Amino acid sequence: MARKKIALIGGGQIGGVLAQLAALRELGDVVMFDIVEGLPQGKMLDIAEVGSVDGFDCCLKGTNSYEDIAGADVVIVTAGLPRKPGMSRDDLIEVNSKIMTSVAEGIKAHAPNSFVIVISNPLDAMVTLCQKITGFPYNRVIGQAGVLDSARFKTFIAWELGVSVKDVNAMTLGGHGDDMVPLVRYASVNGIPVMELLEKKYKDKAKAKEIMDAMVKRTRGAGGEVVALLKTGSAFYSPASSAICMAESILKDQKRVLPTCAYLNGEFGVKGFYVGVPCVLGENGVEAILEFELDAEEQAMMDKSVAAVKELVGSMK
Ligand code: A3D
Repeated sequence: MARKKIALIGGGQIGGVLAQLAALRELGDVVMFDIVEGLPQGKMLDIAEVGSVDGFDCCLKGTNSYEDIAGADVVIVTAGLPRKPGMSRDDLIEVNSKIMTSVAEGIKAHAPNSFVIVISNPLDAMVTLCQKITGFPYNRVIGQAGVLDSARFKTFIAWELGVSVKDVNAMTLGGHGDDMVPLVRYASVNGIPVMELLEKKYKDKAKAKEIMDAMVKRTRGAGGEVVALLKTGSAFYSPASSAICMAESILKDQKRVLPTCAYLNGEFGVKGFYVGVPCVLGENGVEAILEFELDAEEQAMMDKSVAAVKELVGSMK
């Protein structure tokens, strides 16, 4: 049986971590494409040389030629500029649209049967553009944002309650912007509602709400918090881990339920746009979208987030 193949388009900060994680988990052979000569070759050589130390055995190749991505099962796209302090994700739309156009053409020509996971920002717009240009079915073109946004939300909850992050369950929906929708009602510690635990901790409903509101706000601004600290770029470890989790679910047909930027055809009242929702990811990519009832407040937040996505996508030339 042929080994799986993962192609990484973009060999920058996130691309490097993606390659290392894919190798460590032996997800398959990995090829990294970048337009900068020597960069993907150097990074892949660097990672390949510790196979004996880390205990992995797979082929790692860096390239400046799209021909090398032929036969890729999964393509993960990080090509594009990251944010600098003071920038919103949406400020990247013009420059990254041009990059995404050439990238999507390369994928369409050389890996026509692949599943594509986009990470480049502004995420919701870049996934939309990638699907339009490749013409791939919607189940094969998705975006990574919700796994990371949800992981950040879980982290803040775990820190606040002093419990293991492994026992926290929480999810964000909507676009990958400041209007994303962290779902407070469904946040739990092994099924125990987080709000109930906060109310017990503070013995005060208003205080518990204040604490939760602050965690929601921090989740929405978490990407910017990292950008402000780094000053020269944006988060890269966490988006790489998140996308690898999605790729692994597809490659191993795990059917994980992961918040995914997926094309909606009426689900959650949205038609014709890519928005973050819980999806079953398996060997067919998006195998199902798990729809559930939102209450009035959640729906209003979702509507606001979707409106921002529509405006962003509409602004693409
Ligand atoms: P960076 O380290 O700059 O890497 C980007 C790479 O893209 C560079 O190596 C470039 O040479 C390469 N590149 C530029 N143009 C092309 C092209 N036409 N074809 C192929 N490669 C090209 O950035 P990064 O890795 O830190 O971030 C990559 C993208 O991910 C940015 O757009 C970020 O905003 C975005 N990002 C998304 C998230 C999400 O959770 C959605 C989180 C963090 C960053």
